[in-house]
Amino acid sequence: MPKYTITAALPYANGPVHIGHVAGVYLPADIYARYMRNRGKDVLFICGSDEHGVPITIRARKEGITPQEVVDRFHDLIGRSFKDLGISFDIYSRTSSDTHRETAQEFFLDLYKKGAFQEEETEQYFDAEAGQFLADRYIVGTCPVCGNENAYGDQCEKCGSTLSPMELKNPRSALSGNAPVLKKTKNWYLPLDKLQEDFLNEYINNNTDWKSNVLGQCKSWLNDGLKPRAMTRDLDWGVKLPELPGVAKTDIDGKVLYVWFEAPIGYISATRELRPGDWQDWWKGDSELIHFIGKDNIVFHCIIFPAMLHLRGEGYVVPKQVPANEFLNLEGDKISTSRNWAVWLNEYLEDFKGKQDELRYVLGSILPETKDSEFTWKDYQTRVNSELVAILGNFVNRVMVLTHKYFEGKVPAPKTDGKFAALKNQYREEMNGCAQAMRQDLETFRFRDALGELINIARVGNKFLTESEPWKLFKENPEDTGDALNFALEVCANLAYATEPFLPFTHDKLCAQLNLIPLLITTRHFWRDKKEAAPLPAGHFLGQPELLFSKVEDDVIERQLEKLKGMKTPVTTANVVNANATENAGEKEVKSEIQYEDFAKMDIRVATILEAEKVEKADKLLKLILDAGGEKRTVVSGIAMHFKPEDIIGKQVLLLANLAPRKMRGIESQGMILMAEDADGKLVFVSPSVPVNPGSGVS
Ligand code: B3M
Ligand code: ZN
Repeated sequence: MPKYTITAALPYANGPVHIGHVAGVYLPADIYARYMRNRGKDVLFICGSDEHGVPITIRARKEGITPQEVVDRFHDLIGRSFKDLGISFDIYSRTSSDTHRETAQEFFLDLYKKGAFQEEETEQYFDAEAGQFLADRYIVGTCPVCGNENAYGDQCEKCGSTLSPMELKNPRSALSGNAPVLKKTKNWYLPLDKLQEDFLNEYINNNTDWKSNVLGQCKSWLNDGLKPRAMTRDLDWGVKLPELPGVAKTDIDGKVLYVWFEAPIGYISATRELRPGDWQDWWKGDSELIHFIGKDNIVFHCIIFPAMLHLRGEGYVVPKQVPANEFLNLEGDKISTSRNWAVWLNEYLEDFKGKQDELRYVLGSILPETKDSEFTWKDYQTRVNSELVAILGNFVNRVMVLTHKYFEGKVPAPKTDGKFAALKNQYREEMNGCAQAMRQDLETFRFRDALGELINIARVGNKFLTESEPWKLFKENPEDTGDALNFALEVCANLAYATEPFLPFTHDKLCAQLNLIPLLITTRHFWRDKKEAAPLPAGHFLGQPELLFSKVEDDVIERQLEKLKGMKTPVTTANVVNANATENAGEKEVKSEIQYEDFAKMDIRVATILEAEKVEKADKLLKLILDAGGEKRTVVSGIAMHFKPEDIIGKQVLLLANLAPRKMRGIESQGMILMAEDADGKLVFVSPSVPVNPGSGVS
């Protein structure tokens, strides 16, 4: 029987995890792992903290503590939160463990001995004062694309461009502030260009059953042509380079394995830790490797790690499936750790004790499976109240209460040819159809749809109750009431089994209420045999009815929204204009000199406001429709506190037309209106002095 090694991306232990991580990776991975276990498959569900990488050293420096102290703190916090949410890892390990160091070093050494690496001497930025080479993140400079002066050596957070340190203008070291110097160093590269020809093209092309968002990204990497990538780095926090035969010690000292080389090996180390005796069976031979990750990790799991495993050989399997998700947004804005715009899992669990399944349900319903999706507190409230409470919880409760009322909590006997025979058949078929669809969805990683089918089963139950009205018959025909409730209880039992992967806490409660413990094998029966679960035996004693869910009141939601508002405000067009100003309120901004080319990149045009309206539930935002010269643009602008919609229609304004579009409150804003703001915060439009044709350029 094949083994299934299911992994979930190792979270960086430099901060808590948020709902975006949960929806992107951990919830779908957990649903899948539970589903596979229920089907009787041999599963290991592996995760742990990724404790290396530069962000951790940056955090440590900021807080004046050691990197180890940072990761100890977050490893515990993250591990606890996952457990509390019911994420059923078989192990939650960590990459600072000895087992991991040994496993990763051995892996590297083995590839080295196989001649897999190219040794290269390059010039890297070095901070002479700090006496160390600078990781990309430790180099700050001006973005060549947008002119942001605080772009990092690997990325500009303002315009999102991927950069390399050499592209930055006026580079400076984040350690000392000095301009870094170039210094020679030796590193070991994975020749991905060659591996593309030898292995990766074919590997990716053969994975025709991968999700299209994943395949699309892989193919685009391959189309661009892969380049060799360094697998060692001049850093001191990480897995130290092992001694390499024929390499001078001075060339090894001060170097660690690239975090993206060793972190995926963390999955192997964790397996080894958990199953010292037979860990190899989970990685070699008849084993399927399935990685749950977010979209920013695709290249590492679909290209680099498979290449490493391929080079290693020795029977190691390569990933069979990588069902990566897109991103989850929060209340109209991207989730951002650095801007503190997030719902942190540990805080949710604190604020909503005992409501793990509510979060699992809401996130499960909006998983960003094929495109980015959005979490809002209002939607959380609606989904809990109108789906969990009103449909699932309510159905089960009605059936439980009725059975206690009429049959003293004992499962009544069914009738073979009673008046409900046809109705029961019809609804049993519907229910089994939902269950069948649910299994199909789970097989193909469509967890949102699968969860939808769970609620559909409860809907079937509600419809049956409404049509059969068993409470009306009891006086004249108690057997008919019993017959109807017997079927309703069968639906409840199916719900108990079906909830296990999605809502494990609810599953436990349902098992207790229906007293399924003595009959428990049926949970596996439901999943394993792809058949409906057997009805509950007549005469079986039920437990006590208890509400599964309770209504989320408005004040709870308001409190969460307040809490979010108290965190850093999301970027709106108005504060983009003044992004730096709001950072250092009261200070006058001094911007550095730019070149004409920097200015010329901006497409600034005159536009006429055609329509303006308030954005629902966003005090500060107006939605504007602009005539931008032969095309209409929608722009969301944070000016609602300053202007009434009706007062600005017909006004001519300046539009930055080539600003990357972004979604605010679900509306795509296609540009930004330029505003002038005085010291008191008064905003005015910048307009041409006399009317001109919309679309006229500004230069
Ligand atoms: N530590 C998580 C991230 O990119 C990263 C995953 C490693 S999986 C081997 O958010
Ligand atoms: Zn930039």
